[in-house]
Amino acid sequence: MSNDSPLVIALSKGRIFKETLPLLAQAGIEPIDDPETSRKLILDTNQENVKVVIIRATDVPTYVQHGAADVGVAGKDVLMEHGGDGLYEPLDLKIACCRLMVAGPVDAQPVQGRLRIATKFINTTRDYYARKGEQVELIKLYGSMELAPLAGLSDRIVDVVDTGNTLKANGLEPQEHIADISSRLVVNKASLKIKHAAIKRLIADLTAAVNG
Ligand code: PRT
Ligand code: MG
Repeated sequence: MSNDSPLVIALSKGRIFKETLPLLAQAGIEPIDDPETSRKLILDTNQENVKVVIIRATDVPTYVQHGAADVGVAGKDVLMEHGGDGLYEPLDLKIACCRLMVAGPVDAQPVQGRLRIATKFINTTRDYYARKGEQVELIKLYGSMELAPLAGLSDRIVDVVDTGNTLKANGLEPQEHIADISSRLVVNKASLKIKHAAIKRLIADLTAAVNG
């Protein structure tokens, strides 16, 4: 089965775009514009039938789930938090690797009562502590989690950590490992049927690029 509408790939700016680019290039797909310098949110590519949409990292699962993009690249942290509804996750791209951690002040005193945890990963954090049988207070933030303990907003944070330098610079240290994180290719389940040939080829080409 074929379809004339273009294949739409959802990516976020920054590290995911940068690290996906060489993989896409090996699949023969090269965006014409650079999202870091262009204001365009829909990028043409060297292939007439392939477009790239540039959106917030946390919005990638939403676009793909609703079929506004056929495929996308998102961190496992974002996918865990969003939930897998309507999404097929065929490939670990092994890029943008990091760890989802609980972190807190260096030499933190034991906390009386419920631990207050600031994070943008509310669902994942709730599940993590529920599995441990611990009652915690969750405080939803949208960024700069590292500030929360310093400012007295929370006792701990849950955030992704790469080098750990940001934690260290703010007097924090990693304490508990929740999950190893890398970016995944996600595919809309209906798109997979309607644009089967194009998506199957993309998955095969990206698999070869990851393993090469
Ligand atoms: O920035 P924005 O709010 O738009 O969205 P975002 O932060 O979700 O996007 P982006 O591009 O920053 O991250 C996209 C994905 O990259 C995340 O969903 C992760 O899967 C992955 N990733 C890999 C990371 C990191 N490494 C990482 N280090 N995402 C964020 N960070 C942060 C970290 O939390 C710290 O604040 O980068 C900072 C530096 O980390 P350290 O440990 O090296 O100091
Ligand atoms: Mg960021």
